[in-house]
Amino acid sequence: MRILEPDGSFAPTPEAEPLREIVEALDESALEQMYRDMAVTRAFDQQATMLQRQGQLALWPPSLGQEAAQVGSARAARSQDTIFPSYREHAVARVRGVDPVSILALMRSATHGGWDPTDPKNGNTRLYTLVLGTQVPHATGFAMGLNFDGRTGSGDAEKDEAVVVYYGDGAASEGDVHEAMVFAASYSTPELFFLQNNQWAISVPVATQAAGPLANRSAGYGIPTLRIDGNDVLASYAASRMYLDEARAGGGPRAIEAVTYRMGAHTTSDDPTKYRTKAEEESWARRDPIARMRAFLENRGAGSEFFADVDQEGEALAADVRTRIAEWPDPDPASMFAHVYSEPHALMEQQAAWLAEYEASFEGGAA
Ligand SMILES: Cc1ncc(C[n+]2csc(CCOP(=O)(O)OP(=O)(O)O)c2C)c(N)n1
Ligand SMILES: [Mg+2]
Repeated sequence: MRILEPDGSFAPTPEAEPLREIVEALDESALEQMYRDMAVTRAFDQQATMLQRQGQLALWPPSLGQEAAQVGSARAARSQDTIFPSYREHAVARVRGVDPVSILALMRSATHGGWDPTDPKNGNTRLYTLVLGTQVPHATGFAMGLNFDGRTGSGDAEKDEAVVVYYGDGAASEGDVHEAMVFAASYSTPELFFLQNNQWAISVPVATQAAGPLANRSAGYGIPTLRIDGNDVLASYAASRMYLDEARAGGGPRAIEAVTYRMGAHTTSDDPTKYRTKAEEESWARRDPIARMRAFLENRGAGSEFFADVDQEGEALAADVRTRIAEWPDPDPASMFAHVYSEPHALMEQQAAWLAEYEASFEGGAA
């Protein structure tokens, strides 16, 4: 399902026809906001990659190339919805209100979780998880809870809640994802499974993981599924909007396979030239999601002042996080024991005492 061609022309495929109304309801400012979200996140993401190279971060997983899949779905979610990201959803986190510097702090190993998911300013965004697939059963369990607690399915679109869970093509081979889908389908959860098929799980191509479209997997559990052009922000928005509204209204789980491409390295620890060709990278560069939306907006008359303003916002955000991450305080090492168990625990106390003694053995005490 596609709405925008790679050259930015508006040409909905037959599968997109039922979604026309959703797209046509978007005014100029909503369309421009989606471009802004994508371009500003890209500026942030590129800054983060450079910060890792400068030794300021331990690791960075770039979102480069996946901005349309992320922004469309994040803008489609309503404020009361809860988001379960993986570890590459920088555009999603930003759209939901998470301060991007918190993601840098996480990748600097200067915080355990990054942000407080219960703080309203973080838009019900749960924490990143680096253990593949683990967030998917968490999301389904949460969505089952919404059913049990009567927080969804009443028919009030402003109040009913839903869940969006993000995962990758590699994670789609994890048992967790399948188990979550079984429960979701059986318990009719208000949940959108949002798969970003970016073609690669580190160095393993998707063809090694699946003999057919990954969309067939969720469909096989009886979950209505759409396979969309993940580099088309309008396709991502419209499909997510429709499916989330259906899920919130009591229709049960829905799934989207967003076919996209990881234009950067898996993380800053990876060298993709070892396992994929220049030709492949170039063919996806021609389908860049940001260039596509820019061409669409230009055709509708967006002027150079708008694009200059977006560029400026991206540069300002990059400068801002660059300054703030350099000033980020090193955490107290003892804090690592604080949130392992919800209640005091003998093993944690023993380990904390050992660490305190070890730190004290250095001249001048702890660093
Ligand atoms: C349970 C588990 N197994 C293996 C890994 C190592 N690992 C980290 S990322 C990754 C590939 C994930 O690929 P995909 O799900 O497609 O997400 P992408 O990185 O492409 O966004 C692997 C194997 C892990 N983090 N967790
Ligand atoms: Mg992948």
